[in-house]
Formats: sequence, C-alpha cells, structure tokens
Amino acid sequence: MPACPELMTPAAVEQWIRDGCIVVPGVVDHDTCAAINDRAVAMVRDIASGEGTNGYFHKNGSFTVPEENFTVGAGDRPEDRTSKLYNLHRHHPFNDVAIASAITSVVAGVLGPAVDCFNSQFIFKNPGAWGQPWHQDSLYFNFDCYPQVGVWVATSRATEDNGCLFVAPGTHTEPLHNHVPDRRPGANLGYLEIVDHDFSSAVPVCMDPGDVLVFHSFLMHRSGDNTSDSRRTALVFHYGQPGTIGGESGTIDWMPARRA
Ligand SMILES: O=C(O)CCC(=O)C(=O)O
Repeated sequence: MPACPELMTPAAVEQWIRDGCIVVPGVVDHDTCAAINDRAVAMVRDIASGEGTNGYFHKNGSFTVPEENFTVGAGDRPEDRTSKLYNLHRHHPFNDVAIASAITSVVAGVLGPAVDCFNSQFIFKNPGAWGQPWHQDSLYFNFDCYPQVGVWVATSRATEDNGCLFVAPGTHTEPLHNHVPDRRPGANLGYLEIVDHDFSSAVPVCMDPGDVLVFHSFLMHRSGDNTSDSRRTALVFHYGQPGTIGGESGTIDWMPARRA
C-alpha cells in the first residue's frame, strides 16, 4: 500500500497496488529531453578524456560504464561505446528533473512526504546494444528498509525495436529472487538475471520522450536489444526515504528531492 495515497490519483493507487508500476505521460518537455541527451554526450566525452581504462572512466564524481557487446558494429565516439553514465542528480539539467514535483509527488505518494534521490544514471542504448536481463533493482541496494522507487524517464522514444523496458506486472509482491550472472557470453559486467520465474505475462512499456515510468524496486523488469539504427536514451533515478541506512557504494549519493 502506498504511504501517502492522498498524493496520488485513485487510479494510480489502484495500479500501484496491482502492478507495482505506473506510467505518467508527458512529464518532461521535449526541449529538456534534448538538453539532457546533449549534456550526457558532452559529459561522456569529457569524462573519457580523464582517468580510466577500457571504457570505465571517471571525473568529478561521475563515471561511465562501457557497452561490452553489440549485435552490429558500433561507432568510435565515446558516446557510441558507453552503456551507462552514473551520478548525475546534483548536476544541471538532470537535477531539475530529479526534483521536479511532477515526479517527486508520485514518489512521495508511494514512500511518504519526504523523499531523497540516491542514485542516477543516463542509459545509452546505442544501435546494436544488448538489453539488460530480468532483474529486481533491490538486488543492487542493501538498505535497512524497503521499498525504494525507480523512475525511468524516456528521453527518446522507447519502442520494442530500440530496446524499451519490459515489466512483469504484479511481481513487486514477490520476494527478492536469486539472480545469476547474465548467461550470454560477453554481456555487460555486473548484469545479473532471474531464471526462476515465468515471464509469459510480461508487457513492453513503449514510451514517448518525456514519459516517465515509476516502479517498485522489487518489480521484475528487463530491457530489449536495440535492433534499430538510432540510439534509445533514458534518465533513471532511484528514490528512498531520508534516513535509510546501508548500501554505501560509488553509485549511491543521498540528496533531498522533496520535503513535506
Ligand atoms: O534502460 C535499460 O535498458 C535498462 C534499465 C534497467 O533495467 C534498470 O535501470 O534497472
């Protein structure tokens, strides 16, 4: 049950309880999506000129993770070979979205009136890039309380051809499942997958730029391969309750996002 259902519409409350995720259309305007994409590319180029090896580069607290494998040839620019760019939520223009009330009010409906953003990523799903296998985000968090809430902001169109997310509605009520290393040889480092669940009722989440998926950190989800010839991009934030303890890592940085 959401902590503050009065902050949500009755339909959103019902959907959250049943599915563990809600799509909120048209939250971020198209100019902001374009500015986010441009800034992410500029940051990746800048970070790639700094310290690092094999696509793992870091600068000023942000860092990049490389795409390990492509189904087709990839370009040579840093942004063509990057999978994820981490630690953005304190930087413009990402910060404006992280604290936007259209997003944090839904998150507050779920978690309570005060929420912190503790993780941010920009995901480059370049042409040919493989998807991320079925997983629950809570596996990657080691906190003293649950749930956390993920917010996936489409900054390009997300379609079945270019690697949109797929969710298994209702799986947020499952416990945390065992995850095994991604079985595809050459998959991105750190990808883990659930292999003990029937995903036949999973659905694609096709989105337009600026649409937002809000999802429970136990919800099982994956993304598809990008079989198109253009990049699919997304900005992802994770939120939790202020005062949450544990889980210290290089991708966790607690920042107030909304106060009662
Ligand atoms: O955007 C993607 O391709 C995968 C994102 C995802 O599954 C996640 O951030 O947990």
